[in-house]
Parts: sequence; C-alpha cells; structure tokens
Amino acid sequence: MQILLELNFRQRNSTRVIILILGLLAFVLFKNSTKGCLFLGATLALMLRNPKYVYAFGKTIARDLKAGYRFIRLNIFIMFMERKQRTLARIFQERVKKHPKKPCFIMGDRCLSFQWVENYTNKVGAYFKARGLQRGDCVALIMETRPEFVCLWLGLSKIGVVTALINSHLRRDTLQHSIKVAKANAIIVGTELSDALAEVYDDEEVRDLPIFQFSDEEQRENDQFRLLNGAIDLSNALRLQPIEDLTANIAECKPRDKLLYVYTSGTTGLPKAAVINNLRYLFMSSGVYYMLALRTDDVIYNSLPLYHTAGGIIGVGNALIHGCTIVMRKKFSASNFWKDCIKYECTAAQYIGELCRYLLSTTPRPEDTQHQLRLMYGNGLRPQIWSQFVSRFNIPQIGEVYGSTEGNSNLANITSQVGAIGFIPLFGRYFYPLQIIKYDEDTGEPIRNANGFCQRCAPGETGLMVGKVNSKRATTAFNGYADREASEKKLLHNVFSAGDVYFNSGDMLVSDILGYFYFKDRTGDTFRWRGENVATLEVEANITNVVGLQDCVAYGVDIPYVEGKAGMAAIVDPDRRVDMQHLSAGVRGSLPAFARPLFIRLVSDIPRTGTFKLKKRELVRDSFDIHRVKDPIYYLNKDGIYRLLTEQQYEDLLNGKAGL
Ligand SMILES: *[C@@H]1O[C@H](CO)[C@@H](O)[C@H](O)[C@H]1NC(C)=O
Ligand SMILES: *[C@@H]1O[C@H](CO)[C@@H](O)[C@H](O)[C@H]1NC(C)=O
Ligand SMILES: *[C@H]1O[C@H](CO)[C@@H](O)[C@H](O)[C@H]1NC(C)=O
Repeated sequence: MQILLELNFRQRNSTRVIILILGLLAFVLFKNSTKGCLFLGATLALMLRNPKYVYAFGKTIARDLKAGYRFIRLNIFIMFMERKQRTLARIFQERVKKHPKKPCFIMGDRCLSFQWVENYTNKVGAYFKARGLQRGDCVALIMETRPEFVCLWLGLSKIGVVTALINSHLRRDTLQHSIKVAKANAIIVGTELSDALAEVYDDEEVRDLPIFQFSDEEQRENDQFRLLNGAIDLSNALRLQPIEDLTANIAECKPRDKLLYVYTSGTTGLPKAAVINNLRYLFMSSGVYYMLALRTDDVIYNSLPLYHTAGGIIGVGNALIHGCTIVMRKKFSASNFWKDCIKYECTAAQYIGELCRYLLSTTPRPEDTQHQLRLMYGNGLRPQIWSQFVSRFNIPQIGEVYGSTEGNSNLANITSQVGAIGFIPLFGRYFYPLQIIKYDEDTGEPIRNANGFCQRCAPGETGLMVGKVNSKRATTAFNGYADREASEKKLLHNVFSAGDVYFNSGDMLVSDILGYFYFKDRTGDTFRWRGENVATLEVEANITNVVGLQDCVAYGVDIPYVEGKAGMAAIVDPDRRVDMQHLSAGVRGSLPAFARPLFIRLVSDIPRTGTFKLKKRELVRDSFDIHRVKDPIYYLNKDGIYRLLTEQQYEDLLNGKAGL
C-alpha cells in the first residue's frame, strides 16, 4: 500500500489522504469483513463527496486488492532492478544461468535455448565492438521476424548501442525518414528487405552508412542471392566471430541508457522514434507479466511484428526478463493460429483486435478448442466480438491492455470486464498518474477554466487521457522521441496546478463508476487501421501533392464489424476535376497500404474553425453514407483503383461482407 500511496502523494490535498488512511486503518481493524468494506466505502464516499461510491466500493474491493497486490509486486521489482543498476542484458544473463537449456525462442522447426541466445548475442556485441561502435551509437534494423531480430538488438545493447526497430513495411520516403531521425551510424538489413533499402540508397545520408546484410540458410541457397552493393555479409561474419565475454561492457551500461527506438506515428506527421530505455522496457514487459500473472513456464505465441511494442517489447521481454518461451511466426496466419498453439503447446498468446476478427471469420474447426491457452492478452478486442471470441475458442482469460509506446500511463483489465481496457482501483484514482480531462471536440485541445487549469471528467463523460510525468520515477517518466521538438508537442503544462507536466495521449477514454475505463476514440490527428497508426497529416500531404489541389482532409470512419477506422479523405474540388486513375496510382506509389484511404469524397468546400483548422467532425459523421451525402464518394477497389462507391458495395460494407 505504501508504494501505491507514494504515487503522487504530494499532489493531492492532505485531508483526503488523512481520511483515506483512517479508512484503511478501520478496514484493517475490522479484518476485511463486510463492516470494514462499508466503512472504507463510506470513507471513500466522504473523500469523493458522493454516496454512489459506497456501492461501487463493495463491488470492486476484491478486484482492487488483487490489482493492488500485483501492482505493488511490479513496483518492487522495478525499484529493485533500478537500485541494483540492472540493464536488460544483465537481467538476461542471470536468466541464462538459471536455465541455460530451456527454449527461449521457437520459430518453425528452430528451437533456440537461452544459452544459444546468450552465445549469439555475445558474438553480435563483440563483432560490432570490433567494428568501432560504442555506447550511445545507433543502428537501424530493417528485418522481418526471426529470432535473430531480437538477438541482434540484444547483442548491440550489450555494448550500449541503441537499435532503431524499423517497420518492415515502410518504403521510400518513410523508410528514409525513419533511418534519418534515428541518426543511425549503421544499418542492418535482412536480405528479404534489401530491395526496399536499395530504393532509398541514393539519399546521401543513407548511402554513407555502412550496411550489414543478414541472410538465413534458405536465402543463401537461393540462386538469386546477392549482396547489396558495398554491403558486408553479416551472417558469415558472425559465423566466424568467436564468442567473447562482454560482462565488462554490460557493466558500463546503466538502466536509464537508451535501449531501442520504436516508431509510432504519434498524433502528428511522419513516424517518430520513441525512446525506450532499459527501465521502460522492463516496466512495459513486466507490467504485463505481473498484472496478468503470467508464469515463468508459460509458452507464449507471438505472431505480431517484432518492431512494434506489443510483439517486440511486451512479448519478447517476457522471455528475456522472466524466462518464458516465445513462439514466433513470420506472419500471422488465421488458419495456422490454433494449429501452432497446439503444436508448440502454448499456454498464452498475444492478439491485436484485427487478429481476433480474422480468427472469428474462419470456419469452425475442431482445433478451435483443442489448444491449452489459458490467457490471451493484447489490445483492441472489440466489445462486440469479445464474448463470441471467448466462447468459440474457449479462452479462460482475456487480458486487454492499454498503453502507448511512448506514453507513460498504462491500464490493464485483469478481471475480464467485457469491453474494458482496464481499471484504476477506486482508492488509486487520485494517486495513479492517469487522468481524463475535458477537451474541445473541434480542436482536440483541453478546455481550461478561468484559472487556466484543466478539469477532470466525471464517470460517464468522455475525455482526453493524460498521464502525469514524473521524471524521477521510471514508470511515469516520459522519455520522449529521438527528436526533441516532437517530444515537447506531446506535453501539457500547468494542467492541475502550476508547474506540473502531463503527457497528452491523444486518446479519448471514458470511465464508469466502478473505475473501469473504456476506449472511445482518438483525437483527430491519427487513427488506427490494420493495427498501424495512420497520421492524417501525412495522408493529406500526399494526396494534396498528387492531385495538386488546395485542400484535403483525411480522417478515419467506422465500418460495422471492422475494428480500427478506415481512412477517408475529402478533397476540395468544386469542379470535379480530379483524375481518379492518376490519384489511384499516386496513392499507391507514396503511401504504405495501411495508410491509403479506403474512401475519397469530393467536396466543394470544407468549413474551418476559428483557428483555420479544417472542421472534420461533420465529415466524420457523414462518413461514406451515400444516401445522405450528395457529393461523389469513391471506394478503393481490390485492384487498387478508386471507383464510385456502388449501392452493392455500400450494402456489403454495412453488413460486414466487404471482405475487409
Ligand atoms: C555456448 O558457448 C560455450 C562456450 O563457448 C559452448 O561451450 C556452448 O556449447 C555454447 N552453447 C550453445 C548452446 O551454443
Ligand atoms: C507522403 O507520405 C510519406 C510517408 O508515407 C511522406 O514521407 C512524404 O513526405 C509524403 N509526401 C508529401 C508530398 O508530403
Ligand atoms: C476483463 O474483464 C472481464 C469481465 O469481468 C473478465 O471476464 C475478463 O477475464 C477480464 N480480463 C482479464 C484478462 O482478466
């Protein structure tokens, strides 16, 4: 309890705290009995001046005690690790000593032990040390899923080198941009992506970097195999590299040293490199481990990409830190999901919302329930399909987790409340660094009162989620992006009192009286589609560029039975001059598949707000409703061409038959 209270203790006025302590004392004296609960509930009600909380308290006390207990264990673990100056590489070494022979990563028919990973990463570290890389340098890693993906960055971290995990779907401009913002000193590329790298080779800043090309056995045996111009054959070099003991190098690294850059499109513009230091990695990964009560002997099925937080940090981290076994797969496959889970005897699996829907849309088969999963965890399981999913596949527990890569506050539903992304214990409401504040729907900006401060939302009111930044505590520090200016944009100052700093998540949440939180939406500048964040600014810039017109706004719209938001762009074109063939080709050439708008609407004008921002709200509400909207609406057909949305397609979209 002490640690929970330590969270922002000073921030609240002391009377509340005194009442709470009295209530807790009474609770302890009555030894957890009903009387004690009522007493504590009444105290809480007094604190919050609202009798409804007595009821809420009775309903949630068991949940909150469980969560409180797990939360305390998590915090103790993190504190302990920081005190002992443990980096990830160091913690992993200790893991290896405990069970060297245990499988760490499994993929296809490869099964790699902890000792194997330790040996391999020592080679990687030693090799790059000999090539002159030093603590604080950065390497961009462009590779598809394979165990070496993790081994490479873990090995680099042993000599203090930061790895930028580049999204393997990026091409051209965005790829170039991602390499540049990380200020990489070298590039490691998988042979499967060497063509993508070749496309950005003409850029001066990229061309000057040494390139290390990695290929697996299969690729080397292929007749087509060739090295990129000037690239070094990394797989061969590592084969010849002797294993070196890097303990001394590891000891030089500190828990707050940068470990990885993970890209997010944040809420504005191009992908940004969010800084993940060792402590943050520990916290994110252990957060899930402790809050969902994972176990060391869990075998976790991870078919998510390794360059995102979910797969690469939360998933992989449970092996590196806590000794679980991770089963990887190059690309998620709905038809092989349960087969794999059965084959590798998985006990837990990770999901994102899309994945659950793809699984649900397969034809029922006996494998559906022959697996031994006791837990699936992840983000984005929609309330509409939650119950159906759980009963068809017989999943005993769902752990829906909320948290952003760069954000500093996290929630987890550890009680399977359908639809909820998590909860904050009632007694933690004022201490947990996460708050929901009122905001202006048009601009997405927080509303400030006469004194210039923001206001908390009551249960049931949708608001903007913000997380308090406390740079002293690892768990709530905001480490920002590689680019300083981008970091500053995400921060709000003077939120509840002069001088405080909060991180603006850009997400809209609503809480209920029991303290559960539900995800509502994202503020206007990004939306999620196919598990990726799409930045509307980027889409707008590209379309404007392609059609050469004045204005364009991009936004996300809901499609029934589909999670995330489909992209839609409204182009100002009163004379209807846009050439759809040209636009189709332009969009294909400049935007990654997930960012291409599914719908295009030609409008005569777009209303603006007082600050000349384009008003999106009405456009979002109109969506692609061809019965209501008189403007022409085009639909991105399977062949990549925009054509007028037909009545049949419209019906299919509404009925979930559009094959999205
Ligand atoms: C790891 O390296 C050690 C010493 O170089 C060697 O004895 C051992 O067999 C290696 N283990 C594996 C799994 O490669
Ligand atoms: C198009 O989008 C890409 C990112 O996908 C971005 O790098 C590029 O700058 C955009 N083009 C224009 C003209 O803004
Ligand atoms: C989230 O809450 C629901 C409802 O209580 C519960 O059934 C589910 O198991 C919870 N998820 C987890 C991971 O506990």
